[in-house]
Amino acid sequence: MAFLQDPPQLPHPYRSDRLLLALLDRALPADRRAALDADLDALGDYAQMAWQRACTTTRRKPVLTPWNAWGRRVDRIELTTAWLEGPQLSTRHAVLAAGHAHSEHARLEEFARVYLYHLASEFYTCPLAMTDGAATALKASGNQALIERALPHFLSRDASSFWLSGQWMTENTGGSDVGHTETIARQDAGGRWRLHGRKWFSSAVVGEAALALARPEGAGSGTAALALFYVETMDGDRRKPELVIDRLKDKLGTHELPTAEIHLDGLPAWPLGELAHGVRQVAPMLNVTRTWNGICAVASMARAIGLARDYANRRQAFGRPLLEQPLHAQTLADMQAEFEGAFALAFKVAHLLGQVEHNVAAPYEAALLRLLTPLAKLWTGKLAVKLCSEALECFGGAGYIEDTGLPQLLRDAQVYAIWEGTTNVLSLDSLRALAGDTFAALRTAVEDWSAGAADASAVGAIQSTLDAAAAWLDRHAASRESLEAGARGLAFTLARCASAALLARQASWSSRHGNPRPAAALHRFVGHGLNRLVTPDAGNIALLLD
Ligand code: MFK
Repeated sequence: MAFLQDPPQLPHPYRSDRLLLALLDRALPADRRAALDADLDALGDYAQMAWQRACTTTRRKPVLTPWNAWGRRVDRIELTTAWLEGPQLSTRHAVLAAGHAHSEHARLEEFARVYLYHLASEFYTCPLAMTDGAATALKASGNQALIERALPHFLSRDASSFWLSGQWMTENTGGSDVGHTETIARQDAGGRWRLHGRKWFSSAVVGEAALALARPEGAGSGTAALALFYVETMDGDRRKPELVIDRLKDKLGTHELPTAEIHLDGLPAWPLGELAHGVRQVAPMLNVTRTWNGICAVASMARAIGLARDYANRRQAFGRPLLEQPLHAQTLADMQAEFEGAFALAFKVAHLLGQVEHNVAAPYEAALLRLLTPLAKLWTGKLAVKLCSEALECFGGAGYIEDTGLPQLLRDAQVYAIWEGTTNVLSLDSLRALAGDTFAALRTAVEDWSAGAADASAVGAIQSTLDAAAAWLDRHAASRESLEAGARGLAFTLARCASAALLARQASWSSRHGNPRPAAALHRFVGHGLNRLVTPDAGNIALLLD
């Protein structure tokens, strides 16, 4: 019999995830920790089952049927199995409801669920993120009528009453430059607002509601003149005729997710608040969906590294398992250290979100959250692509073969750097967030997290890198062009400093509990360098781009 290679096995995504277990043990009171266990265990079981199912099933994409045989417009979308299971799974385990419970830990508990469910859900988490963001934006709007109408559905624990909500922002004129939105909001003869226009990326088109940006008829141009509207998409079992699905996108990855181009031909709509400053009103939603993006990105890293490490035990080369090959072990350890930094930052944002929402955070922490949200999103998005790519390489040729399930990890990971704002847009957002005392807030937090850390050289590196970042900001403060050109380098540097300090905090706690691994991750992570600052050079750029 010819040699047959054992395929990689997915370790239990919850019970074998020592990072998640240690984080929850440290951060949650014992009673809440215990209460969470059953849901996380069940979601871990589901994730393991879903991986096995995906390895033994031919992958399918959703299918749009615009017309039925009798000429009626139906826009029917057939979904994959995991998507059909989505409403049951997410409501049974209260994925969204948990995040809106009355506790400072609610968001951490929500995002622990998201982390485990994400890949098994086949990116059903994308519309879940939008629904979570819509719930958050509605709450922030204070519009009681809409809150009472929509929130019981968005946060339902019962699949039969659960609604998904979309976020309809992106148009042909701009995914980033939303100020060019062309969709018009017009009042009909009865005074009801109706939306007319085209939305270019709708990933919750199977949902029952959406928040949409539109320009009230007669309002001026630009971002400030946009208003934010709530819409519903269904009339009983039928999609409203004023909402037409033009086609599903043919994307690089996230194939199971039916992302659509749509037309709005007078869809009824309710303004959330004033008929202007819609981007300001949708910002709470953006910050929530960007938090989802960060957690989903680290979930992809965990999956890629978990499979690569398992395989390194099974695969022999040159007379011993890959794990015993010094260079392969070095590569895996480097990946693990970067992942641990990203995990720490993404979950810090999740926890802090709940603490700020429940007014238990220190005064400086609201500014800190505002800064860490884009930093975590942009850095984890990029790192997910890098680590998934590296993980594929750990399998050699098998990593390039579709029905191993591995290439999908890389294709899907590419979306994190694009979805909810590209790396550069998020870098510019972090400049926006740095206005005021935010840098001081970051310094305070970093000092707090790294206080008492045993690794003095790591703490020294964090502090000196923050000093360098502060000096960089001072040096370029007078030139907006320079600030923008260097914004990505600054953002990566701040993200790495925050991550290292969070690793230091976890290392201190874990060492006291006899676990030396986080200290090893900190040491290696800092060894990769924290400083990613660049010197903007307009002349050099001009020559290169001429
Ligand atoms: C997973 C499956 C994915 C499937 C495939 C998907 C592929 C990708 C599809 C997409 O299209 S995703 C892209 C979604 N789009 C975005 O994420 C928007 C990206 N652009 C931005 O983030 C811009 O920064 C933004 C449109 C939000 C604002 O830019 P502008 O037009 O220059 O507005 P401006 O004047 O800077 O900000 C307007 C207000 O919002 C200001 O407040 P004030 O009115 O009080 O002055 C800002 O401070 C506030 N603001 C902006 N961003 C904020 C914020 N406030 C809080 N947090 C933020 N993040």
